[in-house]
Amino acid sequence: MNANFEIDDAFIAEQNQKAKSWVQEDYDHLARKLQRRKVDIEDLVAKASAFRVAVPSWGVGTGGTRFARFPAAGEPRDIYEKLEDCATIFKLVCSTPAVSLHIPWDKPADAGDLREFARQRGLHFDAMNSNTFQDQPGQKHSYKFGSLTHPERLVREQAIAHNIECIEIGKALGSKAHTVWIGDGGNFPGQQHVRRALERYLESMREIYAALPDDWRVFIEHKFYEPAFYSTVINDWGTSYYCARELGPKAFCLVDLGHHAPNVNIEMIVARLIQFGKLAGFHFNDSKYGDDDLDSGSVKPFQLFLIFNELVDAELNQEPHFDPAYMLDQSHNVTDPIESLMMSGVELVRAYVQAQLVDRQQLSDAQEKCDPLRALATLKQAFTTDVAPILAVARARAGGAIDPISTFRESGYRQRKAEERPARKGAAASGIV
Ligand code: LRH
Ligand code: MN
Repeated sequence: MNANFEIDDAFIAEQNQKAKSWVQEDYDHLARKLQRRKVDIEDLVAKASAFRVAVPSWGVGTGGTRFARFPAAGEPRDIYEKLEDCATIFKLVCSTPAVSLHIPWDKPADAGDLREFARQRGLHFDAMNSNTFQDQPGQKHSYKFGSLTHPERLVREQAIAHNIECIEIGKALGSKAHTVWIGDGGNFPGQQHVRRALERYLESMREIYAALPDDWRVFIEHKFYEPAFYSTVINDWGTSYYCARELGPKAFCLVDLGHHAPNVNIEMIVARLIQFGKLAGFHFNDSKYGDDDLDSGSVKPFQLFLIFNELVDAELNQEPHFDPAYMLDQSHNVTDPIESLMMSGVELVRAYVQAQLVDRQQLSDAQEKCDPLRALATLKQAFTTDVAPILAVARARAGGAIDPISTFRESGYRQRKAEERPARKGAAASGIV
């Protein structure tokens, strides 16, 4: 019996009782509204209930910037406590049964034990993430000047070995994918030979690719800058796509929303990667300027909707090789990470359900008849439909919380964790910053 505090089903049901009446009223009203559009609201509840997104293990600890990190009482100190918090998020919002781990931050002493701990809480493991953007204590070769593209073969070999170790750990945990993001690049013109660096990347990735089990996928994550501030080896979707093509059928391109210059049309990149059969999936977050890792849908909710509009269109058309992995990748510097991850999980389901509401025939007619305003109006009708009652009913039917944030706060979970998790000397559970 787990001695640690957990929010129990009875408490959630009790909290839901308070909201049940108005949710039902709003739900019935929305049902009538959608009926006029020949949409059965129950189909949308089914879609909402089936939506799944993975939580990043590094997202349940407090994030920070190079200027400061303001740790919160009761934050997780190791991978087991991170999983406790992931389980709490899953219990309340019901759409996040998978956790994406980062190695070595989450390297398990006993993979089997960790897998069982997760299973007992309804969790499983999504894509693994390697880390060759930091030097670990006692590491033989530094990644200061790169990892998979470093001029020195010994450094590249060390980075390749680390990625293969991540795959081995992932196999023991039941994961089926490995994400490779490298910060390799230069801070000065001339620092890197741009073409040679990319050649070395491919040479290294071929060794990592060869270590993939048959039923695994490798996700290449591009990013236009940071930590390198002049040139980045895997800087955009085009370079990522070229490499995925070069590597083979198990290689795909992962889109982290924050890894694009401001105003880049990300939904078009998504449509391209779908059309080319190379969309790996997403690291969802939001941003105003750089890779801000803000909460999904908190700054550009219409962009998030337009991305899901492309995804739902592909889903309906059964595009070949269309099996995107949905993951959150955020840094929670000023909010409770659990609250932010729950809110973000809900924002993704909202965008997905709204995209289901797009009248595809009307949109296609407007496109083919060159009627831009009709096309935009068709999208806006879906985007401006308040689907909150559908999301709340889907959560309640799955035993989750109608109002996850209030239920979490009422539960006193964070205060209980502050008692259970006195700060350990030295490090909070390792993560970003
Ligand atoms: C790089 C990144 C990558 C992770 C890291 C934590 O910016 O998005 O996905 O490895 O954040
Ligand atoms: Mn990312």
